[in-house]
Amino acid sequence: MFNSNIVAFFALATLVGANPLERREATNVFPNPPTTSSLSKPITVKAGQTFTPPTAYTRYDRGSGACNGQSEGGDADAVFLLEEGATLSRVVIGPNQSEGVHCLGSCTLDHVFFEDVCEDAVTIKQKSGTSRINYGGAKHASDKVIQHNGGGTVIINSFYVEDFGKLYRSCGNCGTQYTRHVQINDVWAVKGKNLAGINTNYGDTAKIRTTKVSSVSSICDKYTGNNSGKEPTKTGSGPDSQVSFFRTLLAEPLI
Ligand SMILES: *[C@@H]1O[C@H](CO)[C@@H](O)[C@H](O)[C@H]1NC(C)=O
Ligand SMILES: CC(=O)N[C@H]1CO[C@H](CO)[C@@H](O)[C@@H]1O
Repeated sequence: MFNSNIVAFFALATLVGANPLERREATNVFPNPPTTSSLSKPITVKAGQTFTPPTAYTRYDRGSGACNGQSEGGDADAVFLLEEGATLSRVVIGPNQSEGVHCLGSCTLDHVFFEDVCEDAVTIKQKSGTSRINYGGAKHASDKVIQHNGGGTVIINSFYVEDFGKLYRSCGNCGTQYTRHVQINDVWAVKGKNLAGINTNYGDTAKIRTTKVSSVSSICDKYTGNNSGKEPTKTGSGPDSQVSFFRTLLAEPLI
């Protein structure tokens, strides 16, 4: 017969193991990279693996001249490619690159700092599932920081963003469209246009809470997206049934 205390203990241990994330305030103090590694091709982090550099907060880039403004690149131009279930931890992405991190499946970024975003910082290509971007930061994104092209959910926790166009955008005109969800928790945003952009016609949702903003024009913009490559139409801003803003205490556990 089971002892109920033991069952409760194991249930708790399982929960803690599944979600070791602590809510905390975002920090605007970026690490000072001890060294720079200029890659001739992206590093692929295999399914389910974690990549942490030999020296924490090594700066990775693709060499001088690698940022060509807003010209759209592909996976080959990324610094890191994360396969399904891969984690990238404690790295700095330098200015000399164009495509940052591409997640080919659900991924986790922990303490990843983008010093000067070029095309975009993170591109999410998962078909479904949840990707998490925890604790890091990004500066100087003339357009998007997190581009969600695949499906599923993106959760952004305790992230600092400064001088940016959009922190998150659900792709407005990708050839294959999905219903996408975003949660933005405990983010600190300074000087930007928009925290989130979603396509309401595809059923997207955005939940934004405990976010500290200064000089940010809009929290969440709504669009009518399409799958034909046309420029999507902006239809308004939240909150409403698809866009919710909450103010909660940091002590409240994350889901
Ligand atoms: C980036 O490349 C430029 C040359 O294009 C170089 O001057 C600069 O030092 C590089 N930055 C870093 C952080 O390596
Ligand atoms: C499917 C869909 O909603 N398509 C839209 C794509 O964008 C164009 C231009 O903004 C709209 O007119 C379409 O309705």
